[in-house]
Amino acid sequence: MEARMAENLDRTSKIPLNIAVTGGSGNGKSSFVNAFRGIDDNDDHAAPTGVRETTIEVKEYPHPNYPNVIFSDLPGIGTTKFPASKYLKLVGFKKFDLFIIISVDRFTENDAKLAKEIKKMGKKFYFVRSRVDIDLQSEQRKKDFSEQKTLAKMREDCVKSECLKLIHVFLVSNHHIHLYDFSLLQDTIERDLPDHMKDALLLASPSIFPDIIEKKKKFFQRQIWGLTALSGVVAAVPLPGLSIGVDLALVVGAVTHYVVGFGLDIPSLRRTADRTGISYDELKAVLQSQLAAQEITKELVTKVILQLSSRAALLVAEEVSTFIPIVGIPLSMAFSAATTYKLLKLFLDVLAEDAQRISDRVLKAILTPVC
Ligand SMILES: Nc1nc2c(ncn2[C@@H]2O[C@H](COP(=O)(O)OP(=O)(O)OP(=O)(O)O)[C@@H](O)[C@H]2O)c(=O)[nH]1
Ligand SMILES: [Mg+2]
Repeated sequence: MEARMAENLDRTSKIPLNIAVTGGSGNGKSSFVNAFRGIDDNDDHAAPTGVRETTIEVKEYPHPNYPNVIFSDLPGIGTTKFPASKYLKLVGFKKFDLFIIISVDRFTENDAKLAKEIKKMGKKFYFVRSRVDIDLQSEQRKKDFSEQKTLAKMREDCVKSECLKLIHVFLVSNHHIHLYDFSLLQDTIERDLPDHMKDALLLASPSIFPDIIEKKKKFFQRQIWGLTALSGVVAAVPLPGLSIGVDLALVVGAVTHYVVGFGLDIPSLRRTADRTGISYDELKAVLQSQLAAQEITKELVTKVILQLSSRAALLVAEEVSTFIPIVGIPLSMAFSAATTYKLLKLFLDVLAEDAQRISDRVLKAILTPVC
């Protein structure tokens, strides 16, 4: 039973998702790989940026919390001098689920040929135009500057050639992913992926966007029913001061998933601190759940449950009647399942709120430039 529970929780973290990132030399491939994974360019696990790479090697960069999601930093097709079909063979295209093609100003004929080949192989590709922040900044000097018009022109200019006309381009700044089209890109890829891979991408996506936090919350919510149905037949542990037993092992496992999924574990928060320049202590100060930035142990969870017990017991009374006919098990077990269900919902809510607090703090810092 324990094994089935673990399997239920871990399944999504095991689904492999391989994302290839390609484009000309210096276009921001490595920066994109780091930005998506929420890793600072100076981190030990970062893809090295700002260094000219001429090797043909494909380098893999797993997501720090979900190593099943791997970003591969590919040499640009232009640097290899191979035709598109040969290039794809060389980089081992079969293992990739999708391709991100990055440019800084204009996509080339080579990019178009590559996209055509990728499509022929039945895979998806996405055109990303990076360094939007830099170009906007230089345009800002002009008297009649309009951000919207400049962005529209950028989008138009980078697909000038005939064969690229109908291609959607995502405008991105790898240094400020909350701006422009990064979130649209994430959402588009997620929608295009087969169902079992959608959740893998979602969990590995940065929790800086409120809509991603909400989608993650919904994903975890969908799992709660299945988890608590299992908990009905697992021996519940009676907690002192609480009349109803709680499946503690299950709660600890689930809460750990929530904390990691929302990027609220200690290493993730440290990475957010490094990327944003906000100190770790400042980030920690906005947390309220008592579960974030902590090691999730049975002791910690018990402590928090007991603090919440009056609230939880009240909530159980409303819910238990909906459980009995569905679960069809003895009343004591139904109570246990109902309590576990309520607790998981409660913990998920407070952790999603903490994730939102971190996102608010980060966005506030970014949007309030230091003079
Ligand atoms: N401002 C800004 N700078 C960027 C952006 N993307 C990349 N850069 C910078 O551009 C330079 C090159 O970026 P890399 O990520 O190393 O580019 P690359 O495509 O991996 O380069 P090679 O591996 O040499 O082909 C670095 O100094 C980055 O910091 C962006 O969106 N905005
Ligand atoms: Mg690079």
